[in-house]
Amino acid sequence: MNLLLLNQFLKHHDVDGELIEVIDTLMIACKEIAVQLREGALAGVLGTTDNTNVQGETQKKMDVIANDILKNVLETNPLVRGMASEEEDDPVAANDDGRFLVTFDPLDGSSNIDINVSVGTIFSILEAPQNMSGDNVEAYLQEGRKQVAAGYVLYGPSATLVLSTGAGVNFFTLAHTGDFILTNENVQVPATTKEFAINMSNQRHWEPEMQNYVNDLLLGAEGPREKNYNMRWIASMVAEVHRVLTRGGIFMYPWDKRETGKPGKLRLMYEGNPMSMLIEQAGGLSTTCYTNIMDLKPTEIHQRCAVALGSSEEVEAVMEYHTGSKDGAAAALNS
Ligand code: AHM
Ligand code: MG
Repeated sequence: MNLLLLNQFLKHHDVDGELIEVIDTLMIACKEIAVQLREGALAGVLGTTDNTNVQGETQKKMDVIANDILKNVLETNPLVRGMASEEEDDPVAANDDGRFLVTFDPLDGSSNIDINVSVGTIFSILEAPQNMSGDNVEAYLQEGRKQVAAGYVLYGPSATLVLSTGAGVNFFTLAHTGDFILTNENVQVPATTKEFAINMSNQRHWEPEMQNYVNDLLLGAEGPREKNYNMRWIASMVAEVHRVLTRGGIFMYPWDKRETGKPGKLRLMYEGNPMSMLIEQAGGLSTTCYTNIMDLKPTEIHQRCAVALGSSEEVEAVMEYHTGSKDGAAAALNS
């Protein structure tokens, strides 16, 4: 087998050398996170802290550890102007002359950490605008279309980097040597699917359009969609998106009326946008049900958005159920 290392692959595909350096730096941090996770209870990294983050969520020990590792490692790269994290109230400045901004969710799905289910680090890389320091929120408020790279490292039975630099999506598996090795090239999301993922316990809170769509999926072959669907819910977006990239499907976290003023649960800058870039680069679609996520103009660093992403024909179907409902709170917040 011809083993192609991440760095060799990126150089071979003429990816900007400075961007490669930032990706390499990110991977140093992710490898360290993978080591800590593997040790789990032995390293004393499981369990919860007494703190909450800016979103009001209780931080797991590993949320804080992963965040610190990423911050400390990224700061050492002179190309990094600043970073914004789910676990930081405000963006953090790094190097004044740095060319890039990095946003990340240090440990997505961390509510699963104590039960040993897959979690992951999600990241997005943007060009830093001129004359804006790395702690200036305005610098980060760029549409998802402007991302120069996006990806995640899934810490599952194996640690896998899923990366796009704007020319397709590739998987790299972390070998025992410490190298990320190309294992899946030019990944494509199948256009059709019979598999959906949504937290069904929120059903009564969704808007009627989403309820109608999911009800029709549940009617199976006898219903208007004329197929029997299967359902999955891991409660770890990285694991769900990995399944969608690997075998198709639709993953949704829609607006719901538990918090009417919020567009959704998931965060735009370090969840919605990077995952949308990966899905689109693999031939899928990603939407709020009203608007393509990467066309949203961000207004806040911890902004939320509704998410429906995956196999293109299924995502088009869910959007059709929402056409004509543009007056509701969900539409107003997600357009
Ligand atoms: P997190 O970033 O705090 O881990 O929250 C995001 C996670 C996603 O990974 C997952 O899709 C969702 O929250 C699960 O939500 P729920 O607990 O409502 O099922
Ligand atoms: Mg998350």
